[in-house]
Amino acid sequence: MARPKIALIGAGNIGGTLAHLAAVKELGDVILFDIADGLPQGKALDIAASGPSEGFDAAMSGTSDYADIAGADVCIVTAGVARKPGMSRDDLLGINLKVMKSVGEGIAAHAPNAFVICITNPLDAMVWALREFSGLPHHMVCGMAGVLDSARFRHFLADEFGVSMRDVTAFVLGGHGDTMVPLARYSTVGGIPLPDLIDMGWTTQDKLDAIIQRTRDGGAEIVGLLKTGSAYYAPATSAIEMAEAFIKDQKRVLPCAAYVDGALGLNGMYVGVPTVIGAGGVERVIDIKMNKTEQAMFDSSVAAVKGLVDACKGIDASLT
Ligand code: A3D
Repeated sequence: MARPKIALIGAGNIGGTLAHLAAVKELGDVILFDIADGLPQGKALDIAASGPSEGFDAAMSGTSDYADIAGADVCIVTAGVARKPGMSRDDLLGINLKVMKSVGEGIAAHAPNAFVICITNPLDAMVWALREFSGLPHHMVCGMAGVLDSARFRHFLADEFGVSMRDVTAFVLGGHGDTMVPLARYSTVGGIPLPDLIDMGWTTQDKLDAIIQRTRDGGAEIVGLLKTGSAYYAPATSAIEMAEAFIKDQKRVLPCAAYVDGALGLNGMYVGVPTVIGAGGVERVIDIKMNKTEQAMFDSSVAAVKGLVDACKGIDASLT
């Protein structure tokens, strides 16, 4: 059986990290695409040369021609610009919308059967635009944000409790932005929900609130430290987790920016929700029940995403 083909659209910080991880995990053959002259070819050659030491079998190549992504099983999109200090994700909207148009058309022409994972910010609006420009089925186009936001939450919680990150589960829903919704009730340590851990004296509400705020600001904290760009190791790892779930038909339960039509009281929009990812792409959106406070936070996050999508429609008349 031929190896799966993984096309990485954008060969910058996240694109290069994705390529390295995909190779080390032997998920398939990798093609890096970028408009920057020589960048995808240079990174491909560098990563290929790590193969003998690492011992992986995966072909690695770089291109600036969409024809070379032909037949890709998975496309992970990071093309566009990243945040610099002082910028919000939303500041990237206009420039990255144009990029989504060219990427969507390239994927539609050459890899129409691919499972597409968008990472470009502002995430929820860009995944919506990418789906519109590509015309691919909604369940085959999704966005990576929830896995990363949940991973940050899990990391901070594990630190607070002094336990292994493996035993901490967490759910972060809603749009990928300041309005993201970390759900304490659905987040656990060894199956024990966070509110119970407060009752048990493991932590306090104040400390939990501070962790939730740090999770919301997790991306900005890293932008402030790096000064030249945004996070890339954990974003790449998170998207690889989603790609692996598709390639290996793992039926993983992962939060991602998925098209929701009917569940959670939404009709026809992309936003961060719990999903099941397997060989069919986003196979199911999990219709969780929220209490009043959670619902109010989710509603304001949904409203923020809708505002960004409307802004996209205002910029590009072909989007309706
Ligand atoms: P960066 O290292 O700048 O890489 C972006 C690459 O896109 C560059 O190599 C560009 O040459 C390339 N590019 C620009 N325009 C095009 C085009 N039209 N076609 C193909 N390639 C193009 O950025 P990065 O890898 O650090 O981040 C990529 C994106 O991910 C940014 O928009 C970030 O804001 C976003 N991001 C999202 C998250 C989420 O959790 C959703 C996290 C971190 C970064």
